[in-house]
Amino acid sequence: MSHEPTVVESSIVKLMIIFKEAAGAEVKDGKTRYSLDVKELKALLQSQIPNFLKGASAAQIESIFSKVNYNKNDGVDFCEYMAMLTKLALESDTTLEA
Ligand SMILES: [Ca+2]
Repeated sequence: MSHEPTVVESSIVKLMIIFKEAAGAEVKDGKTRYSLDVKELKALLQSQIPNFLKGASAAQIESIFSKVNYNKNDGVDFCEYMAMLTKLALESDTTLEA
């Protein structure tokens, strides 16, 4: 038995697809991984989140990258990206705060 995906389910899938397309697959130690470098994060922010960014400069994008990249490795993974989206949502609607 299968059902049509709900709005939340299809939204999650869309977020995953867009993230993967922006990051591109990288194979490391035989495992496929997805993470955004600064250029990829910038392109994703500009194409998908322009209204939240309000014309951030290159320096501001660098700053966003280092803040979002919690484990300070070379990329922003899906978990770090979702945390950034959560933060943006909370900043845009304070009634969502705990
Ligand atoms: Ca990271």
